[in-house]
Amino acid sequence: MQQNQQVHYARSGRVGVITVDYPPVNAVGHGVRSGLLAALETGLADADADILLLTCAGRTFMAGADIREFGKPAAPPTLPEVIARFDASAKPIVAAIHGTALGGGLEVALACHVRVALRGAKLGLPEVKLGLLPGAGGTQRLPRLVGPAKALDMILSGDPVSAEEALALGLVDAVEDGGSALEAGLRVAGRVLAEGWSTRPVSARNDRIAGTDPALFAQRRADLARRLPHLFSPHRIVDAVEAAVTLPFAEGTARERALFLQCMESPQRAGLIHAFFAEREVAKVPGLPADTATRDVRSVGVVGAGTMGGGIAMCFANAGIPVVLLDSAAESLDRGVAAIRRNYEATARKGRLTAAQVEERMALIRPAVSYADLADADLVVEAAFESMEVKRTIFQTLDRTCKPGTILATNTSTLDVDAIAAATGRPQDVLGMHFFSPANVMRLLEVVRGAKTADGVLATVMGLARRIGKVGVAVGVCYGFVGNRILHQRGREAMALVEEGASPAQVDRVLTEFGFPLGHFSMTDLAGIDVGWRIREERRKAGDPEAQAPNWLDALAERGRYGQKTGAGVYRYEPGSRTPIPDLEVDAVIAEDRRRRGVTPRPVSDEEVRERCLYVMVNEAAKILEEGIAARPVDIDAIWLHGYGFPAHRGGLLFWADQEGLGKIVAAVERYDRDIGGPQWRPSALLQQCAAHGRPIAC
Ligand code: 3H9
Repeated sequence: MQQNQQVHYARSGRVGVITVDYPPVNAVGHGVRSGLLAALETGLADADADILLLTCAGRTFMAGADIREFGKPAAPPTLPEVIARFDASAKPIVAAIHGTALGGGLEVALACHVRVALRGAKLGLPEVKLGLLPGAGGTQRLPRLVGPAKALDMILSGDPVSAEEALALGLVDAVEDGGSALEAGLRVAGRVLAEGWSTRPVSARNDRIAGTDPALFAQRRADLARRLPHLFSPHRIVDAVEAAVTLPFAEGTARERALFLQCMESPQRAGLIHAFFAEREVAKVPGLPADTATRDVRSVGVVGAGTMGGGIAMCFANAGIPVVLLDSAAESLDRGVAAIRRNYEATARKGRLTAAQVEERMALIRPAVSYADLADADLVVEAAFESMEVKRTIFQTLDRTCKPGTILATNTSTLDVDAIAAATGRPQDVLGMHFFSPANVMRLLEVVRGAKTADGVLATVMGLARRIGKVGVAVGVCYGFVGNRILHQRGREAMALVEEGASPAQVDRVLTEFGFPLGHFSMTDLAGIDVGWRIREERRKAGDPEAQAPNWLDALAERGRYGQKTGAGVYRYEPGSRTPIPDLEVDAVIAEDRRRRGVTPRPVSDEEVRERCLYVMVNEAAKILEEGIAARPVDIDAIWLHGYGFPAHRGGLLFWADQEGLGKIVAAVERYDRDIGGPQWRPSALLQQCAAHGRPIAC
């Protein structure tokens, strides 16, 4: 008996089976909602069905409401309507969960009377990550099963729990091994009937919420006010869970709905959902057909066992891919391998890896001093010293040594990938893989497509990025590629603002109030001032006419203030602490620098800091689009979201620019071009055109 294309009803013995079949993730869109209702009616009317079983086809249980429908008028039936009918069903319903039961998907399962999960399944309410709260009863039913404190933990973090943890918490009634969800569900349905399991609806279970101490909510509010003051939905989540324990179920549900709709209207919801899709959209490179033939990558080589090379080797080992780590100096190699081990052992101490996993990963990393060991690698990533001469020599050697078809990647952040490719006789196999430090942690990977890079090579590396858990974004060749080129402009303005009269702490406060986890100068301290200083010194000594005159950052480096690692940089740090403390010594260095330049400091408003630091980025991003270095605005958004801590609730740099108003941004850029000048303020023609025609730049 077919209900609709997305939900089917059939009977197996005395069990009426409702199956959702809506690939890829069984998102609960309009078709699934109406199909669920129709299948439920059929099951209730089926005299031969004593019990109903809800299960899903494909790779997962329902992974949530259909996010693509958000922002559009909801076609009935709504999810809360469907869920109310499941809750009130006259026949018990068993939900059999495999894959991920998330958001609205888990909420449907919570409205069933018994839940069974296959081992390996994950269950969670991730709505907070989209700027929402569970809006179909999740904030009311979850506390009734797992208690309000754990429910708050789960809903505020958005992180799923394993099937085993769900069983321990009382979120599921059974965990089954082996077979399909359908088989497990049928087994449990049989036991429910035979053993007379309780099938009281979750909405009627009040024992876990009775007598909840109101201090729980006061504590969570205080914690959120401290940690996430600028986010909208977490605060509404506390209100909704509080309603679960203070109001009768129906009133609590109505309160949840009202709070959910407030979240739905918030710009943060729009921003976070843009960020969700951006992460997935960047994988589809324009002009690169989805069926482009890719090469197998079963083994990898990494050249250079420094911090970057070691981190890159870990990325592959973490994904189970064997790595040959090469360094021509045996001593550097030993140091590099030891650093990797220390890194893994630190993770194990935090409980995130077992001792056996540490050994498994170390066993995947084979140290080598001879290029001959790279001969059979399917991909080699070069992470050597940032010098064209060094890199060209390495690529010539790789060209001579590696088998035909090996992909040769450089991790350069500043050098011309095409010039490196030209050192080989196979430029079609060469591209950039620009990892961000620490490489084993940061999710961004800029995949730099050279002029001659073959489509299959690009497609292979984009797929590999996903395999190793990175967000790979294809970019073209230019100085700094996309991310650092934009960062460079922000850095230049941040420095200029301080030279004119702002303090580093003011610049940083404006950026953290905007939502960046770190201000510009805290980030400089984290990265280390000495790196840039050494490069600038080299250029000055070499008589480079474009070398900048020494600035106050260079003066700090000369005093040994390299940043966090030396306990002092733009700020000072108490031993063992990462909290930046403004320092009078730095004020004096900045004052001296201003005197030397003949600058009389002036008061700089927060608004000016905000405009100059952020609008200059938007202007540069628009130029990057004009030049085709990034193919789409969404690529730039993803780069800044995953590589530089751009606040996800603002959607991304260019998504935010549209919200801010392109007309306002262009007017300011033109004003700064007149008043300050410099190439960074020359307005982007694309930005001007979008503003003039009232056209968004991001969509
Ligand atoms: C909610 O439920 C609100 C309710 O409380 C209240 C309502 C009243 N909708 O990630 P993948 C697409 S809020 C639509 O690459 P994976 C995705 O865009 C929702 N589409 O696969 C991609 O499309 P494409 C709460 C969705 O295996 C494709 O499916 N739920 C949805 O790496 C494959 O996705 C969530 O927040 C969706 N809900 O990971 C869960 N989900 O192929 C969000 C995915 O065109 N989803 N798509 O690029 C996830 O976390 C992951 O997708 C999941 C699978 C873990 C499920």
